[in-house]
Amino acid sequence: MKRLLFYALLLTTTSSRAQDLKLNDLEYFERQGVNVLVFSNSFNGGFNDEKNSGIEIIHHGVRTVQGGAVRLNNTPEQWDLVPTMTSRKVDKEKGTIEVGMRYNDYDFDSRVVVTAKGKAVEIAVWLDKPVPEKLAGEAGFNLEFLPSQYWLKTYKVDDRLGRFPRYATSLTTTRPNSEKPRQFKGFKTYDDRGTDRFVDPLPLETGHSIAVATDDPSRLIRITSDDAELKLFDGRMLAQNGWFVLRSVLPAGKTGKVVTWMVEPNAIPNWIREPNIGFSQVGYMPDMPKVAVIELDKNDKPQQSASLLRIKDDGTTEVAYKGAIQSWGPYYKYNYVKFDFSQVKEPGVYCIEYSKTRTNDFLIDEHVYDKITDATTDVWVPIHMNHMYVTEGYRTWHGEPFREGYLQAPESDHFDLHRQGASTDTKYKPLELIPGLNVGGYFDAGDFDIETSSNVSVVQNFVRIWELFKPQRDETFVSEEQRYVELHRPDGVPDVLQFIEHGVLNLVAQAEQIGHMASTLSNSVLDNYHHLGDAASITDGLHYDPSLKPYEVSADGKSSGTPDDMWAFTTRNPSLDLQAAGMFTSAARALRGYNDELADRALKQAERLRAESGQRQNMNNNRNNNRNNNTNRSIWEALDRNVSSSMQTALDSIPLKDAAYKERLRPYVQRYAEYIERLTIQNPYGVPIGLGNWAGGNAVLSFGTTVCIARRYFPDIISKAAVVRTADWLFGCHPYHNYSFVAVVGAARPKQVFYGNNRADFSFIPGNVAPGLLFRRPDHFENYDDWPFLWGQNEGTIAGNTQYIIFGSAFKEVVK
Ligand SMILES: [Ca+2]
Ligand SMILES: [Ca+2]
Ligand SMILES: [Ca+2]
Repeated sequence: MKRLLFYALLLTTTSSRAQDLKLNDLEYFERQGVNVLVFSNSFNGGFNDEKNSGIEIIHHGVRTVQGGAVRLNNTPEQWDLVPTMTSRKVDKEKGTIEVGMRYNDYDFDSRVVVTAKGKAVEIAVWLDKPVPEKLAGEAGFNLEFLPSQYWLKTYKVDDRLGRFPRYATSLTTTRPNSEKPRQFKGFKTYDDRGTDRFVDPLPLETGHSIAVATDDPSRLIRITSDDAELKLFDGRMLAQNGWFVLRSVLPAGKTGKVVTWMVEPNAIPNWIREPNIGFSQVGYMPDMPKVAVIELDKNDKPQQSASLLRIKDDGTTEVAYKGAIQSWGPYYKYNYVKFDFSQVKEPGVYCIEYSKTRTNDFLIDEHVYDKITDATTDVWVPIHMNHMYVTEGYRTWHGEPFREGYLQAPESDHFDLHRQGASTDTKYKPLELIPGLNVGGYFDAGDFDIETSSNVSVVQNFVRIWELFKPQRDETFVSEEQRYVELHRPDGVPDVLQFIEHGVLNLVAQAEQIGHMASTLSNSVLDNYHHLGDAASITDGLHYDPSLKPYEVSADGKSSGTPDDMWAFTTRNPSLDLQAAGMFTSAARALRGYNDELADRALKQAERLRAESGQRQNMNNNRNNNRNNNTNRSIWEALDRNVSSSMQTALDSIPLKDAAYKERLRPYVQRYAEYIERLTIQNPYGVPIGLGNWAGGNAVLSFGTTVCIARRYFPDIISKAAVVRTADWLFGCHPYHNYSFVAVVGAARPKQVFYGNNRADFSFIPGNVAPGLLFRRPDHFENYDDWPFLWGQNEGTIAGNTQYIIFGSAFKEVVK
């Protein structure tokens, strides 16, 4: 008996030990269903707190916790200071990761040591010197929880029960600005309305132990601390993109191990992630290749076969095809198999069944791709027209923004990666009104500035669309005179011409008024840069008059003392001027016969900018002879150097050149086809997958466009299979989930949330294209569809979305 009991005990301890957290070869703590990452991703200076860094937990496949670090605020915002990682030591023997953190602004160093202890990790904060006096009571160890995965779930703090609120409604206090830790570069995220006080959230709960999501085993985490108080905050009180924050303030005057937490994420026994069956939500044309890519947990055993089910007109289903599963192999953390059902060609409604997973339905039909660009051209683009009132049916998307115009930016740094140098390079004095700039142009992305180079790309993209496809579609009423746009109201003019005109109006005004291209027309204060709401309410529409008191309005009602006017950043950039000159020339070509006066103005500026930039380049060349040789390099040399990056330019010249040119290009297209095939070995999806801090949507779109145009000219070299890969990827055949990345496009399951300017409503602007899969080191791809606020995965840009219109148009044409 005794012996038996002993063996039984031994068995349970070994099997429970087998489920302990282990530090793996990729340098994170792992057990089935739980990954604890310790600064695999560090905070980066570009946009400060991107909610992507520090200690992170990937819990049953979803990154629900991040931001674990010493922070200076109860609920840090994007522009609050982040620590620089000064060291990261991984000790596999001891099972620890130790990270050094530093705040240069305060000469403040700390260390965090994370150690696996059974099913938990111990997180300990160490100080070699006490917290600086300025930060006493402010510096603390924070850990952040994704609101959309925790709201409405229960928590227990010591013995008290609570529920994570769906919306931010907890208590706050105000404190003197002098007590607020400095924000990034001294900017302020808030307008204190003259009170000189900032808002500080108060905790929802305080105690020594907390269990979060006690009602959901997949999200349950237990955290205890004997030496520190745990406080739970709601970061959404200050910023809609805030997370729930658990925090322990570091004690003043102490050194050594100052805060210790035990963190135990629950793991569902033998958890295996449900297969992610990637396929095109838009559907498939009968004669095109149809390949689903199925993403499997590494502990999942691949099936032998999968089925395509046909949904009949009476609502019942039948097996239309059963086929073998082909193994592709591992790619980062998952294993991939493919299911090819190309031989099913009969039009109908279908779904895929693999193991116990059945997808939503999709169409096989000749016309599935017909409408893929309509939401982007008819809805997304017109909504992003700046300096216009934009309406749709009963709804106003925004009023006319920035009526007071733009001021000359003084020498300054900027929060959106711009700078204004010491010289304005213009005839205007700092903060003087530059007349005539509040016309035309497009909002950049999820924000409302006019990024000049993006706007140049927009015009170039529309000119390309016009010249390649001549779309006559007219679903938008545009009156520049009335500054009025109405969606779904034809006005007799092809929309693309009006889109070109609208872009050129702003860019030509820049060239005429400033003398050259501005780098950006953007917000002057951070507290209106993060604006979420009607673009017309970002500024007060009144000219800024510094002789008035802040918030005071002049007797004539035309100016105010509120320094909210937008600025024009005017440091001259010769290469931007040259880029604009090229754009003006091609825009004039497209506008000729529609708006001759604007075409003439554009041409005039093109010639002037080119001449002036030539003079500058000659001056530069004298200083540095090598500098501009690149621009003269022939297309053949460029193709020899890198066939994939130069192919698009080479193809674009075909209509302008003779047959010999096309024949000389042929072997390069063959090499390009080999590059396309190599991609299918590099990853299971066969498209170029980006690993940067902004997911690689633009690279995929540009790849897809090049492939389509290459097939247009060389159908014997570029295969149909290569052509459909980008569309499949965009519309649902990709890692993480199988939703279409294009808002409202993808019959049954487009993504639901995007980082558009309506993101605070957890919504989308139809036709937006998400950048897609954000890579988190060392092995995780992610695209949240319940949390819109990470721009790297969910923002659409004006340049990217117009690029999508090119891709979609080229794709529709080539598959016909
Ligand atoms: Ca911007
Ligand atoms: Ca129109
Ligand atoms: Ca104003």
